[in-house]
This record gives sequence, structure tokens and C-alpha cells, in this order.
Amino acid sequence: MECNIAEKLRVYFIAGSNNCLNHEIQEVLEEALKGGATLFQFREKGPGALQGEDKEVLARRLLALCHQYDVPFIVNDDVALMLKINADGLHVGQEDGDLEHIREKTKGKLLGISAHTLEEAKKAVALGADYLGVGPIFPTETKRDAREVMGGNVLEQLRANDLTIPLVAIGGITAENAHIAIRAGADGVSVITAISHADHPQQATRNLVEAVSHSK
Ligand code: 3NM
Repeated sequence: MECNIAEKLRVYFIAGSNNCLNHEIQEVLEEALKGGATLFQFREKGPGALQGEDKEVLARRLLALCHQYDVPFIVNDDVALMLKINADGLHVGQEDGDLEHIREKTKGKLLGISAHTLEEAKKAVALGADYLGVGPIFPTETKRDAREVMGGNVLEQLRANDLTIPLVAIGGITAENAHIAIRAGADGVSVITAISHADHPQQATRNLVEAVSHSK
């Protein structure tokens, strides 16, 4: 799959089955893909999250859907599942295990690492991350253990320190505030709520695509 990572980060939709309030996840994802989502992360976590075979079946279904739209499918924090279904990549947080070992296991795949400080970012770059997720930029209801809200500060700091790695901003991002993250140095925005809770996920995605384009 042809992959300019910074371009793929423009509107990065993240969801698990329990994030989708108004429609089934498959329906929400298809709408997001039609609306122009550039990357998808399957994050099946928290209360009511599917496990084992149910999780794998859903992952395979969503992967096939993404590939119909030529959009890469990333698995959150489950190397075994990523390898088993031959997904396009993996995203992990700082607490998700031995990052060096994870990079080894994901050779040839996209690896995204969450970073919240310059130090974490430098370490992730040294490990060979393909992109960094930076947040929370704004307050978020979705991740209960999110760190302190940082606005655009850390993004600006990473760029000021010559980190050229593709960056995606996360946490409380909407079409209305996305410009703050892009102007601070992010290549794109990743969202859960702004698409998965929307009455019209396709339009919500389109709004994000436009907001990112207009901020560049
Ligand atoms: N990671 P929403 S914030 C999954 O700060 C995640 O690393 C974050 O969801 C971080 O778009 C977050 O609903 C939740 O705010 C993003």
C-alpha cells in the first residue's frame, strides 16, 4: 500500500465498538471513509470491549473495509492481532510494553507511539517510530487516564527541536479547534468522539478534512 505517512495522518479516525453510540462501528467507519478519513485505528478497549475471536472477527471485517477505500488499518496495542490479521501497523502508548521489542516485531509495518514530552518523543524517534501521537491537546472524555492538557505547546516544542517525524495531534479535537493543532506543527488530527458520536459521521469527517486543509 502506497504510504506517505504525514499525508495519511491528516484525518486519523480511531474507534472501538464501544465508542460508537448512534450506529454500529462498521457503519460509522464506512461513513468516515466516504467522508475522507485517511487512516483508521482499531482501539477495542474499555467497558464492553470485544475479546478473543469476536475481536478478531470484527478487526478482519474493518480491515477489509479500510482496504476497499485504500486506507491503512492500524491496531491499537495488540501485536499478536496485528500480525495474525496482517494489519498495516500498530499504535502503542508509553506503558504498552517493551517498545524496542515491539519495533522488532513490527518490522515493515507502521508503528505509531504516543508521546507527551520532548524526552518521550526523542526516545520514540530513536526507537524507529514511524509517527508520534501527541496529546491530549484539549480536554477529552474518552481517555480517563489522559495526561494534562497541553494545547499546542508540546507540538511547537517538538518542531522547535527539529523533530521532523510525522506528528498527529490527539485529545478533544474537533473541526472547530483542529487548526490550533495543525498550526502548532501537527501533520494531522486523530479523533474518536468527533466522528464516532456524530449524528452524521460522513459530514463530521468532511468537516475535519476541510479544517485540516484550511489550516495548512
Ligand atoms: N489518547 P477524543 S487522548 C486515545 O493523550 C487517546 O494520548 C490520548 O479521544 C492521549 O477524540 C485520547 O474522543 C482520546 O478526545 C481521544
